[in-house]
Amino acid sequence: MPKWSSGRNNTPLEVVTEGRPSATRCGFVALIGAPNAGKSTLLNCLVGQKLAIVTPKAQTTRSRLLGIAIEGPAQIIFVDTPGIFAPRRRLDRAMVAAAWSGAEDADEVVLLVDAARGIDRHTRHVLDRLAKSGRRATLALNKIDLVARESLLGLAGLLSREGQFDPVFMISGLTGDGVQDMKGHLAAVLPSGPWLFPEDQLSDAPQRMIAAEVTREQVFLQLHDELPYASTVETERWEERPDGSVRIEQVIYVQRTGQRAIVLGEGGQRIKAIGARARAKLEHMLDRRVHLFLFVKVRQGWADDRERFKALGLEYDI
Ligand SMILES: Nc1nc2c(ncn2[C@@H]2O[C@H](COP(=O)(O)OP(=O)(O)OP(=O)(O)O)[C@@H](O)[C@H]2O)c(=O)[nH]1
Ligand SMILES: [Mg+2]
Repeated sequence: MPKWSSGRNNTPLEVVTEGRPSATRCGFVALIGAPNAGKSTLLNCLVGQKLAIVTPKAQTTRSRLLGIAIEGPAQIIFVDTPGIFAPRRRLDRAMVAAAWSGAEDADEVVLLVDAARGIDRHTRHVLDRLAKSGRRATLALNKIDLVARESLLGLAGLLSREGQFDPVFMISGLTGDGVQDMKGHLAAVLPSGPWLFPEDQLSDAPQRMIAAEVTREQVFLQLHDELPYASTVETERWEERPDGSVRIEQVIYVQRTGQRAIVLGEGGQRIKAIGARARAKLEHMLDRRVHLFLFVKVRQGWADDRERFKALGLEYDI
């Protein structure tokens, strides 16, 4: 195990291995791409723990989430971002703005392209904007487990002609194939500097927010059509119990009374199923008993409501 010594004043923290100091590295790496490209799956794979929610539906992620990984002397702060698409609602605009500002603030940008889907209109839009900004990015052709090698090479060729990608990795965030190679590369190119987070910290997100995301994941998985997009989840109370368990109260906001009825389901069956899955996941995550109480409230136009944006960690004035 390396020993850690902190330098004086502004000297970076140094890792001392066998008496020879080597400077630490630290930086932000933004994962950007079209909705559903696999950014959140990759973040979880890179960190080695499930932090970000993942569903087969597009536009699952709504705000930036940090996932922190250590690779040798480097602390890599990965930034999961919402998918980039043509926004319409204020909420959508805020999601896309969060994605771009995640990229602008980062030391390195990784563009994920779903290799099975190729260059769709969303990826086209991201490519054009990246080209305009003149920003170099690492390209990750993702979901290679779904694609034949020849078509991968064709796609890599097409994208390389866009000019600003160096290097190109072929990965699967689901199976982990190629991910370690890419992580090693990113660790090596980050700037020298002290680590920004304690060694054992995996994310910047408060537990209450991750807990709300766990329930939102079930809303996305168990409800369909417009409902996942018409819903948001907030943790209202978090109470540690003397017996070591935790009581969590959450509100699922929907936009119309009819939607509330669907979330509840006949005889409350749907909300019960959402609560049961979310509770099981939370118990696994927190490693203790969880008492989860879900309430469904109608708040017309919550997707234009400053308070709801604050809870999501998004800017309202966009
Ligand atoms: N086969 C395969 N599926 C993947 C891979 N990575 C992600 N997926 C699947 O793709 C779907 C979308 O994954 P997410 O990680 O939620 O994608 P995202 O880019 O974060 O999506 P948004 O948050 O909506 O922008 C899920 O069903 C994942 O299981 C991969 O490498 N291989
Ligand atoms: Mg996501």
